[in-house]
Amino acid sequence: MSALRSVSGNNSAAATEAYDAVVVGAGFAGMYMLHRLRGQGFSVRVYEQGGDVGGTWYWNRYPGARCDVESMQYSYSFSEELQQEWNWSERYAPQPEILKYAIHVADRFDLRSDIQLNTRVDRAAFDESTSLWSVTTSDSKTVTAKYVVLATGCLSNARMPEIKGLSDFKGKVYHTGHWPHEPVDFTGLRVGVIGTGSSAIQSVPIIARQASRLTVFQRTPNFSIPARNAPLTAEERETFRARYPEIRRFAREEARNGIYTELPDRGALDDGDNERRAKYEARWNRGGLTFMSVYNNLAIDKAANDTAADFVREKIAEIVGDPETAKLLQPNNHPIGSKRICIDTDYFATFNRPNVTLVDIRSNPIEEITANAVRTGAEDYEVDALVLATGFDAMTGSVAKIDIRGRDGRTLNQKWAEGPKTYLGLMSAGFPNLFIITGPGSPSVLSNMIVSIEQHVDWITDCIAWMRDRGLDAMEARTDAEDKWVAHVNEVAHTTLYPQANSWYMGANIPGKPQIFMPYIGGVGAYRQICNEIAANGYEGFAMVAAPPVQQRASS
Ligand code: NA7
Repeated sequence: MSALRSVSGNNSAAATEAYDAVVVGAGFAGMYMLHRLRGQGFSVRVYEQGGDVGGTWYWNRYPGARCDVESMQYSYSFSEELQQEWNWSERYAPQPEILKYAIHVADRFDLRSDIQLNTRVDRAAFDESTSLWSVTTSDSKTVTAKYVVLATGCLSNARMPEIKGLSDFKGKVYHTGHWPHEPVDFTGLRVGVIGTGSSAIQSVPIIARQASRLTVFQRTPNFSIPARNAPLTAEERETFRARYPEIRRFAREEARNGIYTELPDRGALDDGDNERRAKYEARWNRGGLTFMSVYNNLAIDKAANDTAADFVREKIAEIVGDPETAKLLQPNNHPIGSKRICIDTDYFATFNRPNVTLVDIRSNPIEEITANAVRTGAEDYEVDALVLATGFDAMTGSVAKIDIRGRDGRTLNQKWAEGPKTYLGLMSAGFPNLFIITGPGSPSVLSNMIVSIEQHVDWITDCIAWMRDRGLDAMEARTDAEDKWVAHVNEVAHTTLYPQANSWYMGANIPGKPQIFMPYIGGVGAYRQICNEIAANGYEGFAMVAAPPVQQRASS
């Protein structure tokens, strides 16, 4: 399938491997991109840094890792056979099963022959004279490609915290986003977990059952809703599958976040106290992310949001026995949902265990890590192993690691020094034929990622085929269109409560990172419509360059 082609018919270039497209990353985005481009007859090479496909599900192997979107929906929709034949075991399948699914997709669609594993893309440089990208990989090879697609993932650059003395710690240190492949057993150990985001909230209950003592170091508490995870029955799977056409359509076109659920028709303050409480209670008992879609104004109206936040704070107080610990676990510094809400199994109840301690490092920051302890201003907490659940350099981190050079040798990092600038989250002006899947400026992390991935991959494939049909050589976002889009993304974000949180959506978790709201909050349905209209209007806002005649090219 991946027949190599000589560059522009120039024989002297035959020594360089040349592809129509290089795809960076073989997670869910990269695999589907390969499948679609192949289907159009393009030659493709995919480079993947990990030892297998799966992207974030290859790396995030920490105890309790699951997706917060239910598996029947966090799965590809492009193949009817695939969605009918794969049997998800639980409402939220565990990470090993999601990885198994990714591996199954790679094998079932025969993708592996075009994927090179254990290979990092270090550099991609655009040659204006040939309109080709030169892509250099960690095995010191350079190939050329007309198109480069960054399928690098939004949460794949694990972030090590800058804490004094961390390298002096004598025990084992683990990062949730970069977990070892061999089993980790904490039995009998004193474990410290730093961070209380989604990864910690999933792993803490499991680590607590193994460790002799678990100390959780919390800077900011987070809102979490019970997952109510359970095995899926054959009947539940069948019912879901039978309804897939409607469920998938709804997720793409109507749901703001790409998840099928009832659409709310009223605001939180339109109901009286008792009615509202009953609705929150029902969603709490149902479990999962749809807690936030009980009303239609929780993301935009602070008073409405407070009612949901108060409900969850009350639940925390009910669950956690020690009032002081409960108080520490109640989030108070951001509206509920303005950071991605967490989904847990017994997180708050874990703090009732006699072997678990919560340490508030907001009032008593970690000063340093010694050979055997985490030292705060108040105390030394002795630990044998440390789990860093400290998150990611989200959305731009993996892109920034690659030395990407567009027109005039300008790097993408230079261009994005004050924050990422894209048109539709798909392309950045000055970087022709370089596409980003679920890039900043698209709904991405505010959605069911697979819905957004499939939309982007389909759009990019159609676009590349459209260019080929018209003999076009290069396509590039126009600066005016990009500026307008960036302004729109910001404007929409600021009509909501999201910017009120110091979240990784804003880059706020990385010291020195420019604080700009990165994902597009307008909803996946509206966004899809915008993308489709732009394509239907001949890719409005993009500049196209016609291919020069072959002879002229060969001699230039
Ligand atoms: P998150 O959500 O970014 O959480 C990271 C946590 O680590 C958070 O509680 C941080 O506190 C804490 N943190 C980060 N750096 C430090 C330092 N230096 N000291 C103490 N505490 C620190 O990452 P996750 O992996 O949990 O989840 C990421 C996404 O993956 C999640 O949203 C889901 O969509 C899936 P802070 O809040 O900054 O005070």
